Amino acid sequence: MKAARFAIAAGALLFVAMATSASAAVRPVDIVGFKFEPQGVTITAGDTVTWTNRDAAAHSARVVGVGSTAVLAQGQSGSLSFPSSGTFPYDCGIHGAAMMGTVIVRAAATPPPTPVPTPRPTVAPTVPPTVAPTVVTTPLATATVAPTPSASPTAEPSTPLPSATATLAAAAPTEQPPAQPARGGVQDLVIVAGFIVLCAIAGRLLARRFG
Ligand SMILES: [Cu+2]
Repeated sequence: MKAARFAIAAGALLFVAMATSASAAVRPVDIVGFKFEPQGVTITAGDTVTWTNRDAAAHSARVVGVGSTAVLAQGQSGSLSFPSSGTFPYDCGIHGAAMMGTVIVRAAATPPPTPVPTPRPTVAPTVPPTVAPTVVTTPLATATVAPTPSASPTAEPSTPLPSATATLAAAAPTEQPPAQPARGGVQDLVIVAGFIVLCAIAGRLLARRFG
């Protein structure tokens, strides 16, 4: 477990080191003829400036607020890193104001913020609901309402209702009563006739036995 954690930490550190080394840059500046060449450089925060002395005389680079290189003999180089942005004038630690230069450090380029896609306002479909249901309901309403007005109107309803009931009452007694009594009379006659026949048969049987 410890070994695994150590490997992970080492990998992370290596990745960070590679990333920083990849992003950081080194800007060379020559010291030639008692001048910094180029006299002004522009770098990005985190970059490094490396001065190389081409003169026979010794020089250095002394940056206020950042630091100073060692005294550089001919052919020697010294570096200073600039972690924060700003404008840094510098001079030679030996010759002072006679040798001036400037390092302009820009802020590290931050990746542009990814624009968050704003959701498009969804347009509610207002057209789809068709008029079909309303059309269906209206004919039904008219059909159902049609009979009621004939019965409900204020003046007329009284007359049609009695006429209908009167016709029903008149039809009912005329058809039903005659049918029922006729059936009952026929059945009674059949029963009476059957009884008479049975009595006759029984009478004959009795007459044969005892006669
Ligand atoms: Cu100098």
